[in-house]
Amino acid sequence: MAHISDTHLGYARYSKLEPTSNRNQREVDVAEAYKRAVDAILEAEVDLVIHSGDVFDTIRPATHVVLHFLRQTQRITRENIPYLGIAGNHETPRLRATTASLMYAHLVRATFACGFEPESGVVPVGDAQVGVSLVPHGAVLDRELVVMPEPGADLNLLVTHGTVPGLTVKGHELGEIDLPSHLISQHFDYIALGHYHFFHAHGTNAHYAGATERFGFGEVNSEPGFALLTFDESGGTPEVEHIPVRARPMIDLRRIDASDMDASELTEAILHHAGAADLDGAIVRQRVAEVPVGVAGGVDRATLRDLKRRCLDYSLEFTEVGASETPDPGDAGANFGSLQEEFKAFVGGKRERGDLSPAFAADFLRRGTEYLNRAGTGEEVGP
Ligand SMILES: [Mn+2]
Repeated sequence: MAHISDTHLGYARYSKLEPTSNRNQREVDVAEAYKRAVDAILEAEVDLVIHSGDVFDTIRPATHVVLHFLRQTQRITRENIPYLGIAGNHETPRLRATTASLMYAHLVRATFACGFEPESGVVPVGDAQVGVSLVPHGAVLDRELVVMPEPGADLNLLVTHGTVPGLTVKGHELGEIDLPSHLISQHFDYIALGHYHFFHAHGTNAHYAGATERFGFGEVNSEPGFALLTFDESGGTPEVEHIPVRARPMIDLRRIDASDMDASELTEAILHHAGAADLDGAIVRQRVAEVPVGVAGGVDRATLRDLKRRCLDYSLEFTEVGASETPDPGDAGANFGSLQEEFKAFVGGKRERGDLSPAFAADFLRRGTEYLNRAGTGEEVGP
């Protein structure tokens, strides 16, 4: 069985376009990652495919994004391989009256639960009867929710999307736990989890499959892919293997300490760090700390232009002397990217669409980031 998750189709970021389609390059990357995952799933000759949510990045993905999903998904279902899944938090409508775009999946014979209720049934898979309980993200809001395995099924699967209690990442427990503990303590042969973008085991019978691409620097150390499971005839815990899917390189360059540097020395250091890795086409971040006042503006423009041209995105993040650095979200921010990163993307998008003038956007970004940094350190932000 293949367990795939967090494909985030329709995700778009940065300004570069893919030259043939003129579509956002990251959107194309994410679409191709899903296609590559489908290639690998077909190659593995699985008997069942499960998607544990965040198929789409948004509640209303563009038509071409939906069509791509349907075309790729149909490559699986036309081989008569059952394909079932759920909606994640990204694609769950805020209003119960809105129909989720995932409902289109039924046109290509894939079954998705995308409302606010769990759905379960028994699916014949080869000679086996597999009980599948689909608990979409919209259904986990009900804290009293109880989902039972299908009696009489040879194998029982639970599919859900959210943060499990006790999910510990680098010694930190993730906040915002949204899956009630009794939900995942039921006796299921396997629990397919979505939401956390790293391939990650939880207990003996549950796994996060991880995402098929990286969606921010919080995920720079993740390996995109999906999970491949083998169930024994005699039952018991399945064997779980991670199948990597090729993604665009994302590089977080070693931080530069710029104290005592002037602008030309900083330019040299930036070039030196850039030379240490193959940046062509990559998403690159260079953080520079302790920048003396006035030095950032003096960094050689031509050097920066060249770096921006070579990389899909090259972002230079300065922290001035004495300022507190943007806290590194590390893996813990993996689900959403840091608030600062989200804010930067939000302001960048507004500026690109012309909603904000470049000067106002720059000021807005600087002030907003400052507030977020201060809020992150628990410092008083003022009224
Ligand atoms: Mn996700």
